[in-house]
Amino acid sequence: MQVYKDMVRYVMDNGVYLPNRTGVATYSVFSYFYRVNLADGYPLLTTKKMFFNSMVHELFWYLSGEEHIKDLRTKTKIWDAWADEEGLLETAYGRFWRRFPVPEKGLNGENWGKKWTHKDPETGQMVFDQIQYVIDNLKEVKNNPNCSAQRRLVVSAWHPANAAESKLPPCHYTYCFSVKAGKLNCHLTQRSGDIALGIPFNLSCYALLTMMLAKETGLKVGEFAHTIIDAHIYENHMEGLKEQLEREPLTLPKVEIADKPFDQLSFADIKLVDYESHPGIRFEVAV
Ligand code: DHF
Ligand code: TMP
Repeated sequence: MQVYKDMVRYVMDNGVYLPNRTGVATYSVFSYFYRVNLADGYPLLTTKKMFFNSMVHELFWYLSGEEHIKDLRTKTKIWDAWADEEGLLETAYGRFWRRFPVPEKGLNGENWGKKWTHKDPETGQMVFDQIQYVIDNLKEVKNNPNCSAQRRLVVSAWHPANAAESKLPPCHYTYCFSVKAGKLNCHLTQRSGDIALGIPFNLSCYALLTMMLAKETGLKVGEFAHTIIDAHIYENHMEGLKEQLEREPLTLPKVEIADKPFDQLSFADIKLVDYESHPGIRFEVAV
């Protein structure tokens, strides 16, 4: 993918040397934006071998709404370093996507009217399912562009009080869908992005989510657009990224999604087709 190489090159050329909490300094730029057309193929990096399965497990973990990694860690280790021994990870994205905590009553004391708010049977807390909100409203918007949700298809993982205390507050913290000419577009805003490790996962993960939602709602796939506010390269990742700049991107693979309702999809229903890549590159993750 040329857009990825362009981003790597841009951060290498313009990045400011920035020490940070991890002890491994970065080269960092303020606010980088790129976009890919999902109709051009599935945006999985080909300039190194990607761990597609780990990413798919990660997406289904988000969609499960779980705030622990007890099941996820039996399938991939990518989140292990940030959970406690019990597997609890308090800033788990899915918890906010599917069960965003809201006050018992509306902000002005009235009852919540909409169907996406319910009492969580486990905690007794009032929660909001942002994914169901998006699915239901995408179906509305598709049939009626005048529907009020048209420009309000937002999912937020940012809970200020949780973020202020969490070990790792959400990096990709809000995304927004937009329907144009029968196509589903997604824009992701990320406060902090590790260009070598996290970003390739984030890109392919949200691209897959967008494809799954397009299928569910009968829309075509449009673009994925991504704003990364602190876009950085850890200094020990420089060599591996320079190596990737030397490599010629290969034809993008495709993804096939089984014909099932969105909520019944699972790992086995996602097939990666025709993926060819250059060899893998090991990058150390800064904890
Ligand atoms: N911290 C930092 N410093 N960078 C990150 O990218 C990051 N990502 C997090 C949590 N904290 C983070 C969650 N996402 C890997 C990929 C994504 C990810 C965490 C880790 C990772 O280690 N990827 C390796 C191995 C993948 C595998 O074994 O399945 C890779 O080569 O892609
Ligand atoms: P920070 O909380 O100090 O910003 O550190 C988080 C690091 O993890 C930062 O390098 C960005 C990276 N990251 C991603 O790039 N993508 C992700 O999905 C996650 C969870 C983290």
